[in-house]
This record gives sequence, C-alpha cells and structure tokens, in this order.
Amino acid sequence: MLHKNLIAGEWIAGDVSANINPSNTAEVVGEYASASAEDARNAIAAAKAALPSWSRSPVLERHAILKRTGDEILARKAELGELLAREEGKTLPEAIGEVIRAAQIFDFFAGEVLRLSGELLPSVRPGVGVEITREPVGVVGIITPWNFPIAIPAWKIAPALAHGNTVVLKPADLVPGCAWALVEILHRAGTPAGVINLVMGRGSVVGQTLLDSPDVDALTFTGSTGTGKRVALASVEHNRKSQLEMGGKNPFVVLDDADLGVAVEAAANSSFFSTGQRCTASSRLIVTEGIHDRFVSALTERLKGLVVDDALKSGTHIGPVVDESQLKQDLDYIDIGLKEGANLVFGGERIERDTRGFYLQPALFTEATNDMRISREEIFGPVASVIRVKNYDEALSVANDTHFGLSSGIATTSLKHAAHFKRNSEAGMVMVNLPTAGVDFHVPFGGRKRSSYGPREQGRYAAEFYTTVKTAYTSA
Ligand code: UN1
Repeated sequence: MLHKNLIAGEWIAGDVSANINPSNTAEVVGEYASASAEDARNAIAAAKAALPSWSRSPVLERHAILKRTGDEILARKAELGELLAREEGKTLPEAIGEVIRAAQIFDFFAGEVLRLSGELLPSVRPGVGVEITREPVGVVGIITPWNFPIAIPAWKIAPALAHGNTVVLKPADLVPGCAWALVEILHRAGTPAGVINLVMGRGSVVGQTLLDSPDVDALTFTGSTGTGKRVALASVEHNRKSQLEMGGKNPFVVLDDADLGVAVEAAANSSFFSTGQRCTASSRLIVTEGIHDRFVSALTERLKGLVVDDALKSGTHIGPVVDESQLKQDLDYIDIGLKEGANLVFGGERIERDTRGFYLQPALFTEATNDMRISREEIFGPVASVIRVKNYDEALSVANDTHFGLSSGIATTSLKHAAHFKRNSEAGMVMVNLPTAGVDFHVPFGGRKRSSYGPREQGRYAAEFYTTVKTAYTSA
C-alpha cells in the first residue's frame, strides 16, 4: 500500500519513496508518496482556504478532535511504537514511550482549548475598556526532524490546531511513517478538509516551497543549525513568524560531592540512550578532579553492559544510528577526536549484528578539552567526551563556553552548587541530578544562543508562537 499525502482532505499519490529500517536495511517499512512542489503549493492553498472557518470553530469541536486523536494514539501505542522503532531505530520501549508522550501532548492541548482566555483591563482613559485577546497566527508550516518521528509533529500540530491555526506538515524524509499515521488519525478524528495537510518528501522541494510561500504565516522548525538559519532568513524575507529548535552541545557537570550512581545513570542516559540522537543529549561530561577517575571507570562499566542491537529485539539498550550518512558523521567525529588527542576509552567502532544495520558501539572519550572540535560541534550520535576540571567554578565556565544553550545538567549533593548552577547556566533547560534529555510535555521547551530562535514550545508557553495578540479599546 502506498501511503499518500493529505491535501485539502484528499489522499494524493506521488513519486514512491521507500522507508528503510535502520536495524535491517533489507526491510522496507513501507512506501510513502513524495510530494512535488505543486502538491506543497496546493497544501498551503488548502490550509489558507480552511483558515477562516477553523479559526472560528467552536472550542468544543477542536477539543473533541484533539481528545479523540490523543485517545487513539494511546490505544495504539504498541503498534505505533513498533512502527517508530522500525523506521527510526530507537528501542521499542523508548519508541512506545515517545508514542505515549504524543498522546499526552494531544490530551494536554485538548484541555488547553477549553481554557483559552484573554484579559480585560481598564484603560488609562476614563470610560474606556481594553480587551487583550489571542488570535490564531494563520497558516502554520511545520518542518520536523527524524529523531522524534511522532512526538515532535505532535507538539507542533496540537498547539497549532488548539489555537485555531491550519497546518501544512512536512515530516523528515527518513521517517514518514509516524507522521502519516498521526495525520491519518487526525483526519478520521474529524479534522475538516484543509485544516491538517501532509506533504512528505524532500526538503529541497517541499521544505523549500514552504519557505518561499508568502501564504505561510508562521513556520516552526526542529532540525539542524544550518537548515534552521535558512528557515529564519526566508522567514525574514516574508515577514513571517518563525520558531527554530536546533543543535545542542549540552554539558553535564559532575562534582566531587555527587552521588556516583546518580551521576553515571544520568550521563549514560543522556549521552547514549536513543543512540545519542537527541538535541538534548549531553555530549560534554565536565567532571571535577576528585571524582573523575571513579566516574570514568563506573561509566565505562555501565557502557560495557549496554546491548547495541536491533531496535525491536527485547534486551536491546541502544538501537542503530538512523542512516548511513549519520553513521559516517559519527565515525568521522570519532576520528577527529582521536586526531585531536582525546583518549578513546570505550567503543567508537561500527559493529555487525544478525541483520545489516547502522550499528555503532557508543564512544566515550576522556582527556578532552573544550576547544576540541568534538567538544564544540554537534555530533548527534552516541559519542560523549569527558573534560576534566579543577572545581565547580571551572566546571561552570566550561559548561557555558559554547555557542549552544539548549539544556544542561549537574550531578551534585550540594544545595549551594545546584542553586548557583540553575541560576548561572546559560541554557534554556537546566537539570539537577537528572539527564539533560527527556523533558516533560507540559512545560516550556527551548534554548538560548544558537540552539533556539523565537518563542518557547510546549505547555502554555506555546501560545506565544501559535497566536498573535490583539488589543481592542472600547469607549462605553
Ligand atoms: C527530550 O529530550 O525529551 O530534537 C526531547 C530533539 C528535541 C527533543 C528532545 N527537540 O532532540
């Protein structure tokens, strides 16, 4: 069966593209239509046509559609989790967890629809009243990455629809399966024609059409820093609101007074789980002298116990890298790290399993310095380096010495250092005794510096991007 694009409420065929399983490249997960530039233009026109009626739709209608969608995602978590693990390569438990998160996001925004509100203030002029309301921003273009095939589309689509916008979704070319399943559910849940449009396909064709269209009023993007910059520049050209979530080089600080077990678990999780393919992953482990050797040996032991294998096999802790070019990038950076003089204490080599896939033994470097390329550039794989520092002050300054600022973490039992780090870490999200990755779905998500641009995502803060504020004055 060919999975088609959804444009103006109709399923539209296109060039056929095969969705490959990174755990077993001989397996085709499914066939998906690639949209043409014309399909993308039609989708934008459909979203524009559907806007007047959807933006004024009864809140109970929007609530019901979002709620039905969340309920169905949850009911199908095992099946959708398997599809996700198959197309992206994260392990089945991680994939099911991500599906549950997508359901929770729809549930949250189904509730938000019933809590939309404004403000009523007296004017400074006697006899005049001021109403402040939020209106939909319009047609929202959504461009999503491959590493969270259902949660990221969910956390952009749900607030967009809740606030009365219409949507054109362009999911990552590598993982169309979950996006298709999500849009199919939304369609059957009663979303009117043109309100949610799906255009799978190439970034250079479909993504570019979204960037070039004067009818896309707002564009939200999660992906690489390079593409993000193009999205931002094109958005300026069209005076369009944009929101970007891009790379990270997230620090995880381990202090002498840390609970070693807590520190190792948080580091193993945030550096290597989901194959290190999270923008919130910690790739710089900044460790003070007194605990350094104990931390490195405990983390190395933990790594030895991690099973890298087929994402669907029970007992797998780390699935494959998503594709050949990402694997090459990871291996290239491991090479760069070695040439820069870092010490590879574990892993870093491509490994064979029963099926042909992109398996990489997680890599841990020690004796890294913060000026090495492996400490400055986002690798986006299961590769982390330990940077040795003298004390907390040096740890904080190394942690902040980066172009990125998405998330950061610290393992410490000192209330003083935890409080100081929360206050002084230059990141959008700070974790104490927790992994830098794995965030809640109901609170703001986003970063600083080159990691993010525009308002926060998720929770109530999502309204900032998905609405535009109106101030109305009335003289009674
Ligand atoms: C998480 O760590 O729970 O692309 C979410 C990413 C992020 C999502 C991370 N936008 O990795």
